[in-house]
Amino acid sequence: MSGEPQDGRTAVSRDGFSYLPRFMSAEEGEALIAYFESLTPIWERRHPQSQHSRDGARGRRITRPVYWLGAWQFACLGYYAEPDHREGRCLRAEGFPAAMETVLGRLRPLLAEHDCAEVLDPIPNTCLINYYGAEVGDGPPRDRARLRMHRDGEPGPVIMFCIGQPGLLEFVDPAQGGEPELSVWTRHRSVVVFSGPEFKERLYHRITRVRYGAEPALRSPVEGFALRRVSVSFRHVPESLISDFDGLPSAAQELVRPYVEQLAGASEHYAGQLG
Ligand SMILES: O=C(O)CCC(=O)C(=O)O
Repeated sequence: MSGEPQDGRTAVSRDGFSYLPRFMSAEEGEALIAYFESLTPIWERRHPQSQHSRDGARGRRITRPVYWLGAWQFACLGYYAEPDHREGRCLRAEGFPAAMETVLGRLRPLLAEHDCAEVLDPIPNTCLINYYGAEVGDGPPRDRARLRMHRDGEPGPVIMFCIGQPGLLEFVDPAQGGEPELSVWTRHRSVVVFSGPEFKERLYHRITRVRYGAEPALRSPVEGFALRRVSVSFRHVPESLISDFDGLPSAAQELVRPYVEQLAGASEHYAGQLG
């Protein structure tokens, strides 16, 4: 694999990796932009004792505002990570909007070619929506358009939708010094799919940069935040691991309650979870 970034205008295909430029139509892109603008993403904090938290008792804030669909995996509960962190951390969330379902439906033949043996139904049931941009206020803007190196622990393929300005997606092997082995500028309306031991276990992925540009125009639903890119990463969480708020362990309920209360201010689903 090469370390040179692919410019993202043409398809990239490797064993276990597919990059599909303009896979979503212009109309699907517009529908997703309107949907992302209608949500109320939140800045979550990690668990105060997490290895990534060096921010005193409160836990370090994650790098960008997020919103989950299908199952909310809270940063303060340590997300879902095989094999130790699966239970008691996935809160039932709202379902996917129609525009996402349509695009996922068109991906079925491709998903069948990826290594989906671990998952009975390869269509994922949960996703993380990442908002990338800069915090703006009185001082100079503080860029928040990045995502640290990580792996997604859920079983099966990872599917990503990319909307907005190009974001540099890099795959690195931390045991080999962290130089990117594959880098792609993921462009507006593109889709990425990766699966199997090479891309889900050996290689970690990260977003290191997001370009600036006027088109497509993205209105930020987060106050004081200039939005440039939104990505959606779909995953599969076994239904048995998704619980309602009152089914979470009581310690977990107390940790996530402030977030669920915040979400409930704009969402009937979360108001119902608390009710
Ligand atoms: O923004 C992206 O394209 C990557 C997102 C990602 O890695 C994740 O949500 O786990």
